[in-house]
Amino acid sequence: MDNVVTRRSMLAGAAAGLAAPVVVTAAAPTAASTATTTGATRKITMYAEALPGNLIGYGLAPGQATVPGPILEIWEGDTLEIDLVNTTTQRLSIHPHGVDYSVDSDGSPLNASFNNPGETRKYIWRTRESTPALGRKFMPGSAGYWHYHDHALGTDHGTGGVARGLYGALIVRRRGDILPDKQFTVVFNDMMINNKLAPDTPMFEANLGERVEWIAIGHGATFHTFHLHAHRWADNRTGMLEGPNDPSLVIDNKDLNPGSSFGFQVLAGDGVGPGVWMYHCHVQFHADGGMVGLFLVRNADGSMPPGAQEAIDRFHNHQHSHD
Ligand SMILES: [Cu+2]
Repeated sequence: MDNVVTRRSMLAGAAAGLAAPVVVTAAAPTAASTATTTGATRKITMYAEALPGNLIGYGLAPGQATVPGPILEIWEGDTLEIDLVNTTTQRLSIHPHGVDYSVDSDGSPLNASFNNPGETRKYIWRTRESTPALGRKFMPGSAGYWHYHDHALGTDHGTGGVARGLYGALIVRRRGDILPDKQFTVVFNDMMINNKLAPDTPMFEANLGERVEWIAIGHGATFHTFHLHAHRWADNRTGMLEGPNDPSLVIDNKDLNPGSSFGFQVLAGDGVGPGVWMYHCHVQFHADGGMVGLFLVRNADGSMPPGAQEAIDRFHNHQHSHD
């Protein structure tokens, strides 16, 4: 199982397995959220490491790099301090979207903000809450489904690092946000999902009714559309409606273009039941080319629903045009 972390493992700070991203445990909001934003500074160490298949990944401990990298998660108002260790032989960096940082944490060669081979460098990401402004308007806070990536490997824009897997999800939560049971990171990177093609793309799993958070990120040089079968969400910050009159558009398909990201939560199989559901790029030749993965919704007790294994087998035997 790639790129899946359970809320339980996150809260416990347990190792989630070699292939699974680990959420920043120090930043873990609690489920029954009475936590307040404290303006706290969370400190982590990340390791950029070469991986098999010419990939490079970020990890939270030596030997634990993954593609995508770990989900980094903090409360709006808090600061994340990252000591990035470059264990590779190439210049690289970490550059965030959606948060505040000074030029020396920019992660770009333009600002001489990168790690030389073997070097450790500190990057500081700040966040802030929404504040009232004139005219009863508000300045936006930092809360959102963001992402981070290399900005120095190969070119001054990190084109080589991004292509090889140096990317991951960054979530800034607002106080009161509902926390998920499980989290999945889906990165449409050129013509691949998480640098894989079907049938090797991630199969995400949840039990019926579990609250599942999807973080979708676009990279590379190609435009995509993300579609999830049998589930839908509101096209706003959280993916949820705030009430019956919330005018947010409800969708099940959304543009996912280079540098963009969004997230949402669904209740697995809500209204449709357990089964095997596809997520895929809806550009037809991209889907045909292997930009397809599976979302297995098990029965509430964790058992396999009828027909699910057959569907999975069908997926693995399916011919994509890249075969
Ligand atoms: Cu596509």
